[in-house]
Amino acid sequence: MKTDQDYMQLALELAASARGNTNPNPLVGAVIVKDGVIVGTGLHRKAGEPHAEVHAVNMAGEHTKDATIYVTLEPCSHYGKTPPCAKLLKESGFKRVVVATEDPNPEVAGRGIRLLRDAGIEVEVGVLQEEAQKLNERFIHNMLTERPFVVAKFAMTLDGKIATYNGHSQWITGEEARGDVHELRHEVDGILVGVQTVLNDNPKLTTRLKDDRQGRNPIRVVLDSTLKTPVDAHIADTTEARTIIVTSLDSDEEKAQQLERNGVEIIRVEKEKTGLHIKDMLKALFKKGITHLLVEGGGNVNASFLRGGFIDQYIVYIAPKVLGGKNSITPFTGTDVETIDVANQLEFGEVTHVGEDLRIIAYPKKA
Ligand code: AOF
Ligand code: ZN
Repeated sequence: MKTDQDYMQLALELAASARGNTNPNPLVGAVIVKDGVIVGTGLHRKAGEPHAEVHAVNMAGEHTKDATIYVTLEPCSHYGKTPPCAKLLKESGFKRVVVATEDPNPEVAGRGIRLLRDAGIEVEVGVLQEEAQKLNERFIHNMLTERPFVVAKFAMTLDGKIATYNGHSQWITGEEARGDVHELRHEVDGILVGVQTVLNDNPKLTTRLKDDRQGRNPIRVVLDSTLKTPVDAHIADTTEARTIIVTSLDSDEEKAQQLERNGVEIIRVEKEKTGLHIKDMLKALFKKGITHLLVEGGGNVNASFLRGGFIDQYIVYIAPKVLGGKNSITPFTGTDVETIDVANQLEFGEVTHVGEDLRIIAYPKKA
């Protein structure tokens, strides 16, 4: 006999298979079971397309009557790009609705569950809740903060160096870990570097996936308070992907116009003591459609995100190499402190072998 958890697990796997394609929407899966038989499955594939429940209900046809539906996120109650799923479930004659977690979208936030209960349907909430919240950590963060979910990514040696004293860093990790980064770029919708990286490496920051799969190019974002980005830099060519340069209120207007003629978008934010105002920038990037931001900065950019508490997730690749040297470059600059107890406290999530390297995912420790 399969349990509620088994069916919800399947719904979560369906949902996860669209990873990278649904932004700004969440990943959602649905499974319909009637008399112990799976009669319908569905997932949300892309923003603007039908919700998971709609696909599952269509597949189940007349079998929805007195059936149970497992959904990884509370069915919606609002008229968005699509009509409310809670209403569809009510009209389809379900006897029971099992929900993994509530939808944090203020337009829904419990109303979908209420609508179903008011219709006399048995609703159970919280089956595999933790897994469902993990799956949609980006979406939940967006809804609660109206800012992108910020991922700080870097690759370092076992002794914590991201480059030699003179900046040489190609390559710290092996080929597989470098391929993994492109999968990550496919999942996010923004990728941020400091202008120093543009000047040193002239990167394209586009996505190249294995097996000729079509990679999605994130919007490229450059932190450049004095507009030093060369007009002929790869990143200033917007034919393949969008580019946003974030600069200060008073940087050169003429240079800004030259870049804009290439299709580069310019955002101006205030300066703080140590650089551009990160929170204002994140709000502005969210308005431009960036929900998931990968920060591939060097030590200074990383430090400015860390200082304000704006890193939501760390993805760190560790190579089995020891570089040594006290002038080798580390992932975070910033102010030296006296004692360990003032360190930023993190929690480890997943630890995975990627080729010869390790990938560690960590989160700021919740208070
Ligand atoms: C669901 N099932 O599969 C999804 C839901 O713009 P719309 O109409 O697609 O609505 C997007 C919102 O609907 C999204 O922010 C979230 O609250 C909910 N997404 N809900 O029941 C789904 N994708
Ligand atoms: Zn819906």
